[in-house]
Amino acid sequence: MTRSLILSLVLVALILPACEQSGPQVARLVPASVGGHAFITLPAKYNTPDGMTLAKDGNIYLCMPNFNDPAYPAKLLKIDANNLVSEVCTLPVHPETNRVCPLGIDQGPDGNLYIADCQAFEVPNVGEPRKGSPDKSRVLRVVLAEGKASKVEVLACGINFANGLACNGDSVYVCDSQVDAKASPVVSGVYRFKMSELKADKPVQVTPGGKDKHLITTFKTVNKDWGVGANGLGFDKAGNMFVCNFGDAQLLKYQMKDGAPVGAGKVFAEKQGMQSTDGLKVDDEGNVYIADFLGNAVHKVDAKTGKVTTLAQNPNTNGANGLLDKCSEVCIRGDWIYVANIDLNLAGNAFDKPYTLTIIPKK
Ligand SMILES: [Ca+2]
Ligand SMILES: [Ca+2]
Repeated sequence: MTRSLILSLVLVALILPACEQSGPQVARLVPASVGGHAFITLPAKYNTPDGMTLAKDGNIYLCMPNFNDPAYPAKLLKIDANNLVSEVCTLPVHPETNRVCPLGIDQGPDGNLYIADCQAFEVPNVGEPRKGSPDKSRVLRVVLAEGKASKVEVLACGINFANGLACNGDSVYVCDSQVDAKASPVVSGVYRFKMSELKADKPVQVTPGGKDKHLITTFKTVNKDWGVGANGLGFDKAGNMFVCNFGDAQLLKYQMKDGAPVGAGKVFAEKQGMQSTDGLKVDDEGNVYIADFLGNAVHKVDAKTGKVTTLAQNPNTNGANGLLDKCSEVCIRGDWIYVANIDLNLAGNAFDKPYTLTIIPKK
């Protein structure tokens, strides 16, 4: 090999990473260092990461509601197998509120992505004053063709506080964290929509206040300080449904039959170090991984015993060095758990740079 060829190979090796960064990708992995975790930093235009799902194409799809700096429009992003982040599409705003707040996301059996648009979300003391809009939350479908979004459809509307979302069998399930905004204690629940009834040309109009036929279960949250109920949502391989009761730091488990719960949910895990239960994911063995927004932690709930193990936790931070920064969602890919740091100006936390996803080993 000639010296010039070796030199050019070295140059190519040096130039390649720069080319990747100047392309459509916007962020990449920073390895873990002492006292921290591996992480991905995001630019200011992607300042509020939340819902995630691992799709069949190996990408993690990430909802970016941009609550913290709504000068930037809400987006759907993806994190590829090399941990490069790129944009999939801008999401359509609600015609009456002029905003879209994507939280929960999952891939349906049709390969498309289903997203909960939470119009009730209110973030006090951040940026411009804004109030949530009751009973205007929606279910969206991002139609994917060869990894690209060909269109975004509105499939259902009239939900109060749409949050966690999961596809299972022939249906899409959506948590409503406050079925009735005025009820005390808070009542929340889960809606079930069959894929066959979700049509872009005739969206399902949900009857608000807890009376809709799609509402398959409800429960109460007694925590008056954090009156947010049904949140993270998922299914194990056996078909059991798991729902987080955020304010009461509970994980509820539902036995299912024909796509609907058999009776009320049972408390499968409660507190044991959990201060709240936000987004969840279930692994192939049935263990449940939970983001704890209030506790700024990630927990694992054992599939057999319901015992809670805390995998990562730290006090409020700015998120530097991969530390958790008010996390709200988890996503499992291989041996790793991706954690979205929503970094809301709540519970003693300040919204701050950097904007990050933390990556911790799955155990
Ligand atoms: Ca931060
Ligand atoms: Ca912070």
